[in-house]
Amino acid sequence: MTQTPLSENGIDQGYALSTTLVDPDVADMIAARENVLGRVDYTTAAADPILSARSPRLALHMAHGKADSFSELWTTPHDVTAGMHDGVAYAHDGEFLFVAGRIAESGHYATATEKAYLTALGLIRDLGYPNCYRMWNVVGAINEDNAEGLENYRDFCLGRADAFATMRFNETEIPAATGIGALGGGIGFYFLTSRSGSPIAIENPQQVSAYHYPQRYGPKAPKFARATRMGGRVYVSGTASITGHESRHEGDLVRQTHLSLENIARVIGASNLWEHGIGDGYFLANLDHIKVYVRHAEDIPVVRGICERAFSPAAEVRYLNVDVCRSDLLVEIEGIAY
Ligand code: 3HB
Repeated sequence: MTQTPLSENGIDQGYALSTTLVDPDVADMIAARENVLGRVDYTTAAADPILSARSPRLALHMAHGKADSFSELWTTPHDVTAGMHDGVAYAHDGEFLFVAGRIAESGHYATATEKAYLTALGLIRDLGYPNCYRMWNVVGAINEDNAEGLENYRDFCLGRADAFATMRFNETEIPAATGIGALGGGIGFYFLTSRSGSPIAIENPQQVSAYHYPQRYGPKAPKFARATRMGGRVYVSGTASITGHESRHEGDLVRQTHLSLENIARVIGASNLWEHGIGDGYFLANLDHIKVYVRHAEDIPVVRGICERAFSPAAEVRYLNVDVCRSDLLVEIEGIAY
């Protein structure tokens, strides 16, 4: 394995993690020969995070069968140190940290979410990797109500917001995120953080920042940035058919898909990045490691047709049939701009 040389202070900023979305058997082969910082199986049943072959592994219930199962791998040229802490699995390589956890299925998520987030966020600080640039959260029965009649997604947002407040995360430290439905298994989450990098949070001028959404979307606003710039890449959050703070094109799959793509194009485009002090600009064709979440299975072919015209034919794209955080949204898209 080629080792990227470390600078004098021992910190190497000249590399980024590699990622891939592959069939699980291909992931097994890659994992056998590379340094895995984290592995996430988008599969047919959820499981608590574990250490497998000395690196963290999390199973999310996001697939209906073998055909739509895949694995996401994060690999590094450096040796990895891994561990478990209060049910959270983690690994770090001197510059990057991967952390994964699960919140058991329950009629009330806020308290358990706050606790799990505080464990994970405390860990990233204690291990010296405080700069969180990407979070994924998959929420079972996301649009159903909890035991008190609050939608599970809003219940999750409450706990996350309280954890961020306790950790004194300010707006510029809010990472890019995904908050999406899962087919079961409570809430699974995983984060990527950095020791020395300074992620830049990016917003969309056509959208109200999610963390400023009004109360009608829930008691505590969803805490995520539209994207983050980190290590020469832009990590784009789950993006849907929203302008301002409102869902658009209710019931119209084609228009919702186009608006989701337009929102991404605007977020990663040169003029918006310039406003955020970033020199580069990207197009949809620069996106890779894309996940397209589609509420109704029968809609996937239409969404795929639109996406294939927008994305590079070389991009790794996975289509998932799961619910989206608002019940009027039919599609949501995330990816990484290179
Ligand atoms: C979130 O709550 O973290 C979130 C939700 C979305 C899209 C992106 C992030 O629907």
